[in-house]
Amino acid sequence: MSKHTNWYKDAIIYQIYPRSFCDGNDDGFGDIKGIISKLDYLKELGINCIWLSPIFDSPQVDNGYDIANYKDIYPKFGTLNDVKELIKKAHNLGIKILMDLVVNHTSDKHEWFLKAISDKSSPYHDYYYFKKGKKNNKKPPNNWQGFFGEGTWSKVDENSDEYYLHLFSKEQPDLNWENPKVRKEVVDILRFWLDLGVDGFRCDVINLISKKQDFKSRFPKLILTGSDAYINGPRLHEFLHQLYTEALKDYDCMTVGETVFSSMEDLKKLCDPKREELDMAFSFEHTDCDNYFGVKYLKRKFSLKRFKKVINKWENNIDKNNIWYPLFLENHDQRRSVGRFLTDDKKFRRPSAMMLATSYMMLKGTPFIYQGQEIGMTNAYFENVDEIKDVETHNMLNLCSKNYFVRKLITKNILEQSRDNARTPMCWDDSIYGGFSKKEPWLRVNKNKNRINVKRDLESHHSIYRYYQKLIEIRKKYSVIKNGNFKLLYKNNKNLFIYKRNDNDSEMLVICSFKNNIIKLPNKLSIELDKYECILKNYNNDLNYLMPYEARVYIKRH
Ligand code: TEU
Repeated sequence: MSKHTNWYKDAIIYQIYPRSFCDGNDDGFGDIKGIISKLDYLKELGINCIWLSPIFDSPQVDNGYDIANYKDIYPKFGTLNDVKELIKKAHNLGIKILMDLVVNHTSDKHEWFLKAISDKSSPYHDYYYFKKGKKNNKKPPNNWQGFFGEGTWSKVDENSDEYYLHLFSKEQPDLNWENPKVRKEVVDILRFWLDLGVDGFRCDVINLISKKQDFKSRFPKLILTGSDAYINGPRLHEFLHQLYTEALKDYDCMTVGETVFSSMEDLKKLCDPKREELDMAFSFEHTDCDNYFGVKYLKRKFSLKRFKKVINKWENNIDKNNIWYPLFLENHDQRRSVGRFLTDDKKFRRPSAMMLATSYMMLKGTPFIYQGQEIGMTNAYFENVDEIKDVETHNMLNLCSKNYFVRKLITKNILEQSRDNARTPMCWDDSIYGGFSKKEPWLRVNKNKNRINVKRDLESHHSIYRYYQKLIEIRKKYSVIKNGNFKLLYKNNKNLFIYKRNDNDSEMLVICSFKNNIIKLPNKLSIELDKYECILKNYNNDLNYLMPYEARVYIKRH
């Protein structure tokens, strides 16, 4: 029998990117002590769960998404005892803790990989994918492309007679999940952390763990050649079900998968409660509304109509298929939301941030808030590639470095899209490093830290944090948000996102303007408005026109 109580449906999850959240010992690098010192801040916001991006021991090539020891902590973050303290203190405040489970790959400094490369007859050799190259071992085994713009096969050194597979950087070798021992190791890691008291996992690129075993070259594509062999592979469901039955079901925990390039059909299966695999999984269909083919560098004008269509599809899917899904606009891989999705991070930054919050936090699903989003932090506006640390950005640049003109042409785009935009240190106040640390941080602080920081936001009459607080209170108060159905209104309107939520108890009406100008409310809706009570708005306005980026939430009891 599963011990799951499905608490995740009532969770409001705050994502912490630990190296940039709060530095407790002033070495310029965020840590667990820093997180502990901010628990009251998070409690007051109203969240009841934290997702920690990886804090495990790691050479930090991909900021911890390259793990060298799953059962120990990267020393700059602290110790295992600090984590125990964090779990205890968070639990005392009613806050649950999710770890980031990165098991598609390890670091190349993981003991398993080190043993695998030092001795071919070691059992660890079969923990990874080693293959002979083509053309006398001079060419990789196949033409698969990876996520960071480079090939997926590397040799440990010039003289190696085999290549190993890595879908991300060459320091992140992929684990061979076909090997039952690897799966046992993962079960063991899950149980280790669950026994320590964590409440669940965000599962990194979990839909890549099963690969088609022919390892043949595929027809070349613009991006991710070979991905049909490694995205949602043949044994994915079986592997996930094994984790569920051998570990997850014994604890009242939850999982949220990061499932890249997955369709609704894929997630329907992965998150079907009857199948006992994942509880929910991220889709990126809405955040990909401003690019082509899910590739952020291939920019496309954002269309609200397209965005609404995606949300409409997913919200209706929840009801139809009895699944559940995460709601989000930001994470550590995405650009900041304010300034994106047609909004403005300058003159109308505050209403934009509040409107965006309203647009997704009143939907059915589990909302995620990424650190800094609750005070409307903006992109970093990098001017120079040297300011950027992210391995993905540098790999992309290297890929283009051969041609001077190409490099010049795309550098601006790459700076704008760099994941470091959302990874700058959290700004707590206007002191030299934004109150994040007393020492120069690992990544530069946002230049607008004097204007955009927690202290200043809390002092403002138009606090974004307080607005989030209210949205969270509303979520807790009105059952219609969790249980009600979803109805999109005015689906062809290119400026307004308006929807209704309905259950036996009440009807909620949400109005969001994505327009940077004053616009009129649709006539029919204006007439209807007196039947409702307005419970939240980001302007002091209740007229028939909407201010730039205005948002309102109304309720009507049946
Ligand atoms: O991200 C998976 C992923 O697909 C991203 O790398 C994506 O392609 C990229 O961010 C788009 O800009 C997860 C983690 O969230 C990410 O931080 C890791 O780098 C990656 O897996 C490897 O573990």
